[in-house]
Amino acid sequence: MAKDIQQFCETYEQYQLNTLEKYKLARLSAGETNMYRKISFKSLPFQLIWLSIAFAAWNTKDYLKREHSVVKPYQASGISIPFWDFTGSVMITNSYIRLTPDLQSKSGAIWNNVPCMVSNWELQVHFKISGKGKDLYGDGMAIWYAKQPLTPGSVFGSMDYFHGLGIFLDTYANQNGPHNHGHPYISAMVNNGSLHYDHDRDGTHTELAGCEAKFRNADHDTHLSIRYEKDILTVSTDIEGKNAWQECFQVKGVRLPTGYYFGASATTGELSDNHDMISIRLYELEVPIEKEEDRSKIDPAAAFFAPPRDHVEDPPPPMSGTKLFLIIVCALLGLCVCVVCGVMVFQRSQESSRKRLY
Ligand SMILES: [Ca+2]
Repeated sequence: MAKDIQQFCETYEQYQLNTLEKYKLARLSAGETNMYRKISFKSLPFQLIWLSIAFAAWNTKDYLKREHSVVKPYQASGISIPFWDFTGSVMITNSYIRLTPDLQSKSGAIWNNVPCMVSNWELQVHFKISGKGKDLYGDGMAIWYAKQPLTPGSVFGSMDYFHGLGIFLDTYANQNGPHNHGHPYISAMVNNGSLHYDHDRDGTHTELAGCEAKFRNADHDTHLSIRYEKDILTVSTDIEGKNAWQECFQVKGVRLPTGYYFGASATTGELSDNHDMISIRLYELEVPIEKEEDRSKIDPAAAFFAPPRDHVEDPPPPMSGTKLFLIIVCALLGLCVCVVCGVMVFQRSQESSRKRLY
């Protein structure tokens, strides 16, 4: 009985979350970009009113695509997640899908195994990046809409020279020299298989656009929205605990084919972090069709890339602790030798002056 009640509560909580997501999306579709307020579930009359509004939005615009989404509870049977495959260091718990733990040299990814045939969509990602590192942590996470799923590689745990779209949540500044943005940093890259993601420059030479976003080690939930509508890519964040989307960037003229796969990957190197995925929801957007187009054959392309930034040579790396220690030891030894020599010379000069006196 208690289990039934608990199950009912969990289902109801999930239902509330779903309807809240729908409410957010409905407001977003209505052109509101800065937007929904979280509604208290504690007040029953208010809740009933709100639920009736949410029902209206939900019934008329039920766009959530289950086959491209992953929400709690994750495991329907055994250790598999319906519609999703995973690789590398992925660990699934009741609360999150951990792509990498806060340990060095880990890499993990989850990939949707159903190709996306929807032309206009919004992907809402609930994620958490956290770790014990205060100043040094890395490397970050990527959200993918790509042709080749489950292919490990050097770009945040997934393959370089990819086909499709990559949204990078870069937590570690590889480029130590003065450059045009701080970290953590969110950026987008569209690739037709010909471009290399240059980690040494944090991908700044191939990015469409980007923004700084302090999403790491947040006390509250952190969300990312990737909206692709009429060849316009809009990336927004909800990372300040305000339950409101804030636009990170918008790029026009982005061409993406249908039939690619959604995925998320993360990697750690010498530095590490927990990279957790809590949910991924894909919504189909209802967009009036202006012209019929077979989008399955088009190549990924972008009309606009961020202007190339100056190549700034990195400053020499800061001296390591061991090197500094050896230099101090050598300096002390040198000083000792000088003092001993000085004392010997002084004693000899004293002795010779004494001999001269006698
Ligand atoms: Ca980086």
